[in-house]
Amino acid sequence: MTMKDTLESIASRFAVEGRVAAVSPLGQGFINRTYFVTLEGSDEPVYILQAKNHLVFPDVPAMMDNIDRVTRHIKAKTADPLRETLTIIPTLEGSLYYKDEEGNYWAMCLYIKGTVSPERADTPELAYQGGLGLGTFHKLVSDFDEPLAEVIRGFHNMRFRFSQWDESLAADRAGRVKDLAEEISWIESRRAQMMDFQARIEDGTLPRRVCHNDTKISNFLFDANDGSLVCAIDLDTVMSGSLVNDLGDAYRAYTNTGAEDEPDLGKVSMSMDMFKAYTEGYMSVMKDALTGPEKENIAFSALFITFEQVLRFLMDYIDGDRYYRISRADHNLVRARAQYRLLTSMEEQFDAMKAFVRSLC
Ligand code: GN1
Ligand code: MG
Repeated sequence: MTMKDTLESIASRFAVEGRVAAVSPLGQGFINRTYFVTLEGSDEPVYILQAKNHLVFPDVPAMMDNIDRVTRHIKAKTADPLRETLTIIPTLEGSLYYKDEEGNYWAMCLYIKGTVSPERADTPELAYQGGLGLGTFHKLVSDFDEPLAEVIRGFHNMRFRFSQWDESLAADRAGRVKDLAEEISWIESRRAQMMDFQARIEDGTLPRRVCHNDTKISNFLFDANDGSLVCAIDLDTVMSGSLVNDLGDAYRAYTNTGAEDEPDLGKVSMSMDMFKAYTEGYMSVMKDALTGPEKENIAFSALFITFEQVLRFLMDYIDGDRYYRISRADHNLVRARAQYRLLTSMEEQFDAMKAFVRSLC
């Protein structure tokens, strides 16, 4: 059986309305493999088929259950439920996923026609739209109060990250610790400050709510004709957490004037214009739904999540590059240094960031 036949037979396991004609690759996600599905009689894709990465997501059934409940919640409140969130297509047996003979998990959703997802946000206009997208998603799920499964353990939990960090340093699997005194001091010198913020999540000062957890612009769809927001996609990492960390994750991605792995640190800084535009877009929807402590911690979330990323890249380098895919021997170290440069740029502008958020409240 050819690969193509296999993909088509997998697609045919789902409750599609017609006969599967073709299954072809879509984009190049780092985590899941994604395909377009067309039906006989038309060349236009009708569905998206995904092989879910079982290594990153150890409990795919729990993840699909999260997505199912969150999307049903959104559908019940929107005017166009097939367009304003993802629609899961179950298998013929009514399951949210299909497990193939090799143990791989597959899931299908509707393809939302007439939409685009930008690869990169490089203008304040797009940053505003991204903020609007996240704010709209948060608003739609703000009254969802069932517990959600923790699909990736300790995702933005700094207590957990530091316990992993301490173990990595002690194990020193790749023998690299001796050359990293300076980089390690970046982490240690901020430990207390970052744990203070973590404590505010744990003691409920910052409430737990439904978060997206992967807020880059390519995870939002916009209308192909007029550019207006359609919805948030890639709901794999939807979990409970503090909303402000979704903003922090977005600031880390949107405001960087350089690449995440930029070797020329002179190119890396935080763009205040992008920070402002994203925050304006977000607050245009969420201002009245946020608590006082959430508003006060929005600016710090940028530092928190960027710090976490420095720690994660550095830790992966120390571990001998086990988590992130690398394309050069010191890739994780280069990434950690570039993210650290971004962090220091945020620290330098922290007072201005806070003042701007306050001016919108
Ligand atoms: C991973 O591959 P991507 O961009 O969806 C990671 C994020 C990191 C990011 C860094 C599940 O996300 O947390 O911030 O790389 N996702 C997971 O580039 O670990
Ligand atoms: Mg992702």
